[in-house]
Amino acid sequence: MVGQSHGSFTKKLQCFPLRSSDKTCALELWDSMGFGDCGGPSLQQLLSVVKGHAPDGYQFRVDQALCSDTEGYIKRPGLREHMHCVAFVLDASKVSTCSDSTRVFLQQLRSFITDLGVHQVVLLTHVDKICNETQKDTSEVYKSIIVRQAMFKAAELVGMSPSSVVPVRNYWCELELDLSSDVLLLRALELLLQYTDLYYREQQRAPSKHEH
Ligand SMILES: Nc1nc2c(ncn2[C@@H]2O[C@H](COP(=O)(O)OP(=O)(O)OP(=O)(O)O)[C@@H](O)[C@H]2O)c(=O)[nH]1
Ligand SMILES: [Mg+2]
Repeated sequence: MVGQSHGSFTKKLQCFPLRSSDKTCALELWDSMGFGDCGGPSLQQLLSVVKGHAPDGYQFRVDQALCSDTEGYIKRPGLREHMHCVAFVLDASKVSTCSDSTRVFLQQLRSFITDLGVHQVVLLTHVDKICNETQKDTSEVYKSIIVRQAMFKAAELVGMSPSSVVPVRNYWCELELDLSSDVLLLRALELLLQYTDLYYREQQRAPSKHEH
């Protein structure tokens, strides 16, 4: 479900297993509550989610830590429950007006997630809103100077290299599938999978305890 609200519209942690017709594949996307100037989850809650302690459907509550008292709390998450890659989803039309407090929060979060050995990417959404050419034709996205500037700004905001930022255009008011938008979305998935593979390879070499 998508929506517009003061603060985050999404309040729950939700798992989206990918399927083709009736078959599921190994890939699962987990969506979390967003954060910014209008409140949102704490660093502690988000890190517990990354470590795999939160169950599917976990309801984020401000000022309530995610701890062993939380319903469905996963005490000893294994490699399967741990998040294998993290995507920061940033709105391209808002990256240049991001507040200092959100920037600090993002960079702290990134630093803690890095300490857990989990790689990250940035998905830069709403690129159609900042560039008319891209709005008319999504395949223009990598030729757009405005999108390029937003990608660099997003990278700087999170403290990552621009090569880890992928522009995406989500379906919003469109009724037909668009090949160029799908290419961007698949490119984003591909990058997530590459880092997921890397995480597994690194875990095989130097396994960390998945008990935190
Ligand atoms: N034009 C355009 N609209 C988008 C794009 N991505 C999302 N939207 C719209 O933006 C609004 C918010 O989208 P959500 O998916 O709810 O955003 P979110 O990041 O999950 O936000 P929260 O749940 O509130 O934290 C919805 O109306 C979407 O249809 C995009 O790439 N382009
Ligand atoms: Mg949401």
